[in-house]
Amino acid sequence: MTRAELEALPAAVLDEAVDDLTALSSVHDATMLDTLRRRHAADEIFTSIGEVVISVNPFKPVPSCTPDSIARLSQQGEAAPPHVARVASVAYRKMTGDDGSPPRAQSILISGESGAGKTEACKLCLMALASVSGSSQGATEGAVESALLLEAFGNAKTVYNDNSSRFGKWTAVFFDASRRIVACHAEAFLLEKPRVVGTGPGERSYHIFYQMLAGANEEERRELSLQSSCSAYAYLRGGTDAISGVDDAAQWRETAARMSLLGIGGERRGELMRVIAAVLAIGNIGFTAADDGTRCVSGEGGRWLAHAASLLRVSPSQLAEKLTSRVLTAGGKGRSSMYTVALDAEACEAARDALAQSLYAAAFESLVESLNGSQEEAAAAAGRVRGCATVDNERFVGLLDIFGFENFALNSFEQLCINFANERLQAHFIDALVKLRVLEYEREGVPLTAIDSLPSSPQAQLALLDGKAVGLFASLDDEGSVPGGSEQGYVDGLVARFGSNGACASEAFDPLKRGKGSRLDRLSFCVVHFAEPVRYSAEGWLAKNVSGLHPDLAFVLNQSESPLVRGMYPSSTADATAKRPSVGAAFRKSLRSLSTVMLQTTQSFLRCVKPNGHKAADTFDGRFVMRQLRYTGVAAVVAIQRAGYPVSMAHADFVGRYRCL
Ligand code: AOV
Ligand code: MG
Repeated sequence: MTRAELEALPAAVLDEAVDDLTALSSVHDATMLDTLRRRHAADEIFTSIGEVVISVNPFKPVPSCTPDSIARLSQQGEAAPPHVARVASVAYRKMTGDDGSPPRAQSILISGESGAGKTEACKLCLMALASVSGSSQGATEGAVESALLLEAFGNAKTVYNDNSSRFGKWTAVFFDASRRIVACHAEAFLLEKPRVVGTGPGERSYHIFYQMLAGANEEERRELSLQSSCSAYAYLRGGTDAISGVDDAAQWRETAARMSLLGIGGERRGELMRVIAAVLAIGNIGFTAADDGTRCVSGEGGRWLAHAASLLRVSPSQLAEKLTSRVLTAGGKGRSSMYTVALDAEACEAARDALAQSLYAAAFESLVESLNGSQEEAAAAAGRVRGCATVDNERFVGLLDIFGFENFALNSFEQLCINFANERLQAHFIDALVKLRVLEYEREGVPLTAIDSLPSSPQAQLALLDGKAVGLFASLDDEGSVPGGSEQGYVDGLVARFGSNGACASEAFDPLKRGKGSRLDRLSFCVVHFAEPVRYSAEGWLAKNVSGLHPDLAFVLNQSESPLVRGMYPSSTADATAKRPSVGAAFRKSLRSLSTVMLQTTQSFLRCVKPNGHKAADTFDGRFVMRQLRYTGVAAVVAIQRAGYPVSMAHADFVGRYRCL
């Protein structure tokens, strides 16, 4: 709509005070935007579209998100104004059957691009679930504090978000027979590992590193061999040190208190923090050419290697040996012989960085396990019914908070995975709110003539990415398994296959956006995602797609005297060499099984929208918001919900409920 058309609209149309976009007397982009803009200015960040709630990030504390408001609103259930607490309490009532329908497991799918407010909304959902179920203080704290603790280790500052989740999370909140929270089980997906070994300008690595360096006391500093400043560590040097408004030292004390509260204290906490400190020390191990021309750990690097080995409780000489050489096996069955080859400088550095990434990711996984374990122990101690992680147990509400859609200047394998997860979630949204609705309307004879174009679920993208034999992920697996495979071969193959003249050209693949100049250009390709086209560079993807640490290094860690470190790596070389699925294959599989679980539940949707690109409060950029409403299909969902009826009930339920009237 042009400005002139907008000005021609009667003032009454724009002044309508509705909290549900489907109730607008006239739905245009302008009226929708205007409603959202005015609500945002009044700190009313939540607005309904029928059953879907959208939230516009306020980037400042607002009255409706205080614990008191959450408690009050979640008690109001369906009668509450549009709010994440309403979504949570309605889901709770559907799970218990209090709303008159058969009890059923629920899921709340939170979507939106990076920095839109998904993680904050997820915590509000947890608080609302605790409140509506009358759960104990302990259960409530456990749920929210676990989420906060995971943020310390799995979130980081990016250009889009100062507290960006670098992992996807599915939290199943289980309820006991008295319908109170009994345990939360978190499943974390694909922590972004490369961030551990360096970040771009203006970004940071994981919060915990900065918290530890700013907040550790003298004794902890000695024990962890910590330097006083971030700039002493190679892995932290590339980005920024501070986040405005965040006191890392105070956060460190909170993280420590949280760990104690959640039963990760004493030696367990000490072991975990030693691994975190070891990662930083590993980053400072440098290499130099030895007299015989091979590589060895440099003089200064030797001091760091000694720190790292002592923190990890492994042999320093073994660690040095395995960082600079590889044992190879030659010859056939029965006649094989083993020999050692020295690694060149680049390979030594790659081995070092792979070690650091693997350790950090394993520490994160073990933290998730500990949190799940401590919750389950608490539940068992309380003598309550359990049986987590299966859908047989109907008493759960699952919350999905993934990493939001991203499009940086340079996009790598991690962004491909993140954006793939967002495509899947978008498909759930469109399938549930558009496809099924349209089918239902057709079946019931409700005319849908008012809608010009329906958004489609991102099938072309999903086929391109997730295609069984020829998808982007499958092709990367193939390229990695053929002798002489290379990233250039991978990208050339994609262009031949999916480019407009390819045998199976894909509308989601745009070869025109591919550069022709430098080597980096030649390694790039473009995927037209549901949100926008993203240009990826395949540099380093073959290595990124291989899961697990090289068996030689895994073996050293398995010999550690620290039970935590030992437990993180397989016990025999045979296990370590066993073929593991690639990173991409494992991620696809976990997303598939997540989809299966979600489809067995009743899904509700919370759509988070970013009001501007500067993380600014009180700023509403209409164009920026409209772009999100369009590509997410929200605008179309408004139209569909208006064309039909806001509420739908089975005939029998309707009669049961309203016969008395
Ligand atoms: P995200 O989860 O959607 O991004 P967050 O939930 O981390 O985004 O929100 C980003 C920032 O916006 C927060 O750190 C807060 O400063 C602010 N914010 C979000 N929601 C609220 C709220 N309800 N009230 C006040 N401030 C809020 V990412 O994890 O990057 O996809 O990967
Ligand atoms: Mg997040």
